[in-house]
Amino acid sequence: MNRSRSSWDKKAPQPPVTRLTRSSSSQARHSDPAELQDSGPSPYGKQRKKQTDSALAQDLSQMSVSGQDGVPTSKGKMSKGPQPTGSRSRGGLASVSRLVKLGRCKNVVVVAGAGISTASGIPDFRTPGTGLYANVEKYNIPYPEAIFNIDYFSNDPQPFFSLAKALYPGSHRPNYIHYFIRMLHHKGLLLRMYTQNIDGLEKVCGIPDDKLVEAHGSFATASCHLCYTPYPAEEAKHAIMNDNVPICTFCAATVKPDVVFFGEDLPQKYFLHTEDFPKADLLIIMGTSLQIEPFASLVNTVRSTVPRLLLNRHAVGPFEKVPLRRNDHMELGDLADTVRRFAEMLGWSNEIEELMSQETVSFTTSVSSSPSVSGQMPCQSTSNGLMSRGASEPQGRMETSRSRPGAQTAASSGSEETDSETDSKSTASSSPSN
Ligand code: CNA
Repeated sequence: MNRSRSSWDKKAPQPPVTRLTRSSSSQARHSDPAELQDSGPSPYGKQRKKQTDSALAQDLSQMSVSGQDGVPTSKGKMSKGPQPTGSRSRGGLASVSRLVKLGRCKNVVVVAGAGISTASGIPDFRTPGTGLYANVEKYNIPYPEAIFNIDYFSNDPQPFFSLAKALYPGSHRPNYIHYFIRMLHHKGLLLRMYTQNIDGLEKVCGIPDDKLVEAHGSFATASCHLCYTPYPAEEAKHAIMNDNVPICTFCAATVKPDVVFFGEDLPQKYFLHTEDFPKADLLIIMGTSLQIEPFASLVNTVRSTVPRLLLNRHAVGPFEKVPLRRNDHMELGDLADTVRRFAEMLGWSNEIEELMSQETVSFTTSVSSSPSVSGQMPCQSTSNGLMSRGASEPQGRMETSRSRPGAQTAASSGSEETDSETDSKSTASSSPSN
């Protein structure tokens, strides 16, 4: 993990991956999507591309247009725009299911957030009432973001360590949503999963390491928060679980799990996105508010012809802007329910159930009597205005987006078409109950 803040801030030669990121983003932003598709590492040639786009357009034009004057957004407002008509099966799920079944989605990228783990009993950040931001009093911190603020941690690590005790992997089990993603891999369709989560449930459910990017780090390793000297993760865990503070053997500063805090750099593996997103032929966005940069802007870096499917309780990010972009689809409601329906449409339900029942997850219970999680994760927030990069291209340090729609538009590195071009080839539906 490259989380040396000083190296990013001060050293002249940046790691090659950093330059690659900017170069790639720039290319995506300024290139014609067709050129990008043809010249990039995409498996499609020119001829194939024309056929694919044509067939895709035909498929999508036959789909029912969602439409709605009442899609709930992450801000709790109702967006104006196309209303979902007909049953939910005619919405985004059906459209995308059809493409998958037709074999048109073989490089699927999944972008996920805390919402995929709420069904495992781990609260997210922002859900009113249950999220960390609604339950910070117990940690005795001045503002919610402090718990994942590296400077605050430097002065007082206890709030984060209290939270960490509840979050250390071993206390929770993967749910149907995780296994659905694993099934994508099993079917040979998963190019990569990019998760913001630090609960480790993706690995527990069997998504292999080479298919997974834990963009906000994990508890699997630990190091000094000042000099970055590695520290044995198990020893750090043992200390934290016993209300002790792990101390760096080199500089005596506090050790922390390699969870990315607000203001820290993301792991180098994150920069695989410069290769993956141009290759993607389907982007599935699940359970995230898309509030954390640079992660949030990743969704704007797929080619403009690539279908994007949002599965969430609310419209978020570019899906808050209506009408939706061409080939954007969303299915709003409880994620576990939605994913089950998705699996049914794909004909994968039995296989997933079988996988779950057969799975002998080596569920480490070393975290005895884990505290109930009433808050969670690392990162950052918006309200204090800390490091909002806003209209930036995806870079390497974690921040919070201040203004979603604006940030999305400007941060869009997929193409100019990303947020401006809309037509009937987008679908949205929402569960009446949500
Ligand atoms: P967030 O900002 O809390 O957003 C979560 C999103 O998921 C919201 O839009 C919710 O409406 C939605 N959601 C939650 N539950 C459901 C559900 N059952 N059905 C449908 N939608 C649902 O969290 P993000 O992931 O966007 O924020 C990124 C932060 C949160 C990352 O840095 C994470 O490390 C951090 N986080 C991680 C975990 C975890 O590892 N499980 C938990 C909490 C926070």
